Amino acid sequence: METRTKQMNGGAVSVGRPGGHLLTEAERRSFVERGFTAVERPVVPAALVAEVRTLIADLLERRASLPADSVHDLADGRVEGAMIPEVINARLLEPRLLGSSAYAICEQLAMDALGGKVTLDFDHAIGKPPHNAAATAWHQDLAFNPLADWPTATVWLALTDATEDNGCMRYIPTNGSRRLLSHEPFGRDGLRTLELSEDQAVVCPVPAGGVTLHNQRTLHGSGPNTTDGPRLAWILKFVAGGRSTQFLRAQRKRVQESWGARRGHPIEAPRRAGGADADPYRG
Ligand SMILES: O=C(O)CCC(=O)C(=O)O
Repeated sequence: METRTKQMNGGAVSVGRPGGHLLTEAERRSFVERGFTAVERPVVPAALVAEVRTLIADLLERRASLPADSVHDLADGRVEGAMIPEVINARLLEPRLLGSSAYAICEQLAMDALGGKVTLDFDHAIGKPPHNAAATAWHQDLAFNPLADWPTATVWLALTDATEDNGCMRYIPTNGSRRLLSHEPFGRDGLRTLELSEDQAVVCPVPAGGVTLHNQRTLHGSGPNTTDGPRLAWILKFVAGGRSTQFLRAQRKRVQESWGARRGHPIEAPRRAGGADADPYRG
């Protein structure tokens, strides 16, 4: 069996599966054909999860002291006491995250999904405090910046067990094609689409160290946390191909500007050449 070893931060992490891949062929096919996949095993070992969980929990805890534009709340503002704290670009506030071996594993998972080199574009940390009625609204990530319409793989790393009761991810399979839908503002910083039929949703519980992956056109959301413990995740969005830091910096600025300008306004689904359901990822 061929295994690959990555050297990160002075420590080696084995990312071995036959052929050097972390995703099984069935998991990779699900990502390509349905727009998401769930890895229901701790692909990131417990000690590495614990290291990242400490860093992320600390960021979320001290969010009141972080720059205001780094801290969002994705909850529906009308539900009293409900909140979904989010720290965006967590890696810039806590650079040790990128040096972690957990990061190397997430990058490898994205490479497996997209079939080649990838570049990290964005990351965020999302917490769901215990006994919290807030659900993350159904949305497509592309709605947050329709200009950045590239093939992507978002790795959602569970830092606690993610169950149906504490708000694990849920997806609507794409059947290979999903146009950008109309979205409306949701709560203070979220977006939601009402153009969906929830009965097709697939609920994706994963243990701590497990992951889900989706592309930025896949419809997804997550439910409330009705349990006694928090639900925590570190989420990394990779774009296909190698891109320069300069390019990504410019991109980040554009996203921040366009999001700042659009905050509170609906996103209209653009018309696409080739029909409303044309899949930009397939020719
Ligand atoms: O963690 C969640 O509740 C939602 C995550 C999400 O929507 C995303 O990563 O795009």
